[in-house]
Amino acid sequence: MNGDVNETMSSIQLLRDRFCKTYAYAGVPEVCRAPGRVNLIGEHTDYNGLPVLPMALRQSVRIAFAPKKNRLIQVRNANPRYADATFQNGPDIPPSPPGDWTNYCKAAVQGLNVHFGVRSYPGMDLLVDADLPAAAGLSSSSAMVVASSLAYLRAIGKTLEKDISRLELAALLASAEHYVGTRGGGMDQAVIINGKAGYACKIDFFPVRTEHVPLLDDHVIVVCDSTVRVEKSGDALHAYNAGPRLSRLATALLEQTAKAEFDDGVQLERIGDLYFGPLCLTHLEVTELCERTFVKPGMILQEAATRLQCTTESIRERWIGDLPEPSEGFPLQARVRHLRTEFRRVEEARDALQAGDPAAVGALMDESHRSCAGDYFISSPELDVLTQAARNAGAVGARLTGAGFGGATVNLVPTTEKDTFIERITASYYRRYLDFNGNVPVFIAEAGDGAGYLPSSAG
Ligand code: NG1
Repeated sequence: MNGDVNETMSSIQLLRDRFCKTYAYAGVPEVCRAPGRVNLIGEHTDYNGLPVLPMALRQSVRIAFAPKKNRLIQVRNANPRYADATFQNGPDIPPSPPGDWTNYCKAAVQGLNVHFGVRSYPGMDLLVDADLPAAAGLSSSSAMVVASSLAYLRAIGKTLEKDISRLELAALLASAEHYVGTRGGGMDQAVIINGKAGYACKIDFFPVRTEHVPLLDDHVIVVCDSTVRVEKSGDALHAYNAGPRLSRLATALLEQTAKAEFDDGVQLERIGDLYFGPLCLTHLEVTELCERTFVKPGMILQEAATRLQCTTESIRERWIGDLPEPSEGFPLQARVRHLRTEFRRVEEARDALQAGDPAAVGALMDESHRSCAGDYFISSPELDVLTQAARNAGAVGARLTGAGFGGATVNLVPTTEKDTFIERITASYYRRYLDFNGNVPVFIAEAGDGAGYLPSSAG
């Protein structure tokens, strides 16, 4: 059991009661939870094999569940916005249309079926509840995948930490989530499963490794939702997938330079392999290699094809699919600059947290936002205004968090200033800039524990 100790027992009991009513269930259903996450620094580095520094939140997705003997999986949500669904478990579960929330449950079931070679395809009843806003950059979707996986582990008679370690489950679910169509890295699943109350979590990939890093005593992490919705399973899918696709092309071009300069046998799967692969290059060596590979800001498709001695069609087929080509070429120089500088910032932020140096952490967050916006093109006018308003309101650092294009920002604020900060950001961003009159979607993020099952005696 690794549930957040502050999970309110009464809300869990309510969920259990509701489950019994919904499914006419006479026993005591189990409940599992998977927290959301907020990323402090390290954006779009994960799928490039470079580290990230997120923390798990106290807010979570919770699922009351009971396994069944037949193959039907019924999914209901306490929030009426999400339609009830039933699907048949089996060797190849067809996805629902993109954007359908049940795909996150299907992704987990299918991933575990493959991993454990399940042939019985058991069913289960699920009732989902969450105090985590959806599509706000807090990873509610991966929380749904992880919570579904915990429920399904019970259905197939497997035990977390005995039959599968937390790190293994994180890696498995990172690729299982590709089922929904996004080619994400493994940050979300890793921190959701391995988070620890009071700590951020530095995560390295391929293979997944985690290191808990203490948060600052005298500063709080404030999350501000820009209110711009990013449904990554829907419209934002292509915008997000441009990241992994262009990274694959950049990797092929870097591999070619590395072959010419170091060793003809060098093979790179991702940009992180430059540092951690057989070459083990230093930051300076990688910077120089990148500068020699990407001499101009834009890379025209034809030029990439000439360099790689292949056709533009095969570049599309192998790496970038149908991404539209900008007239000035793909901005690989800037994108790779973001990745290598963001890698350094993650390591420096970890060191600054360990040293208890808020000014250094804040400066790195500000730099990260500039790099996300100017070099990786994942900001938006609202996120730029919101982060600047946050700095003016007293944040020592402010940046977008998560995939970008909308969603939330993360801000480091001295604890003594948190109320003033919230008042100021309410006035400047929500009331004045957005003309928004409702309750402002701002909260103080506390680092919670990773996913787990809740005690059956709750309530
Ligand atoms: P969110 O913000 O949860 O959509 C996505 C990816 C992460 C990572 C970040 C950007 C998924 C499930 N998550 O997160 O792996 O690449 O963007 O840093 O695709």
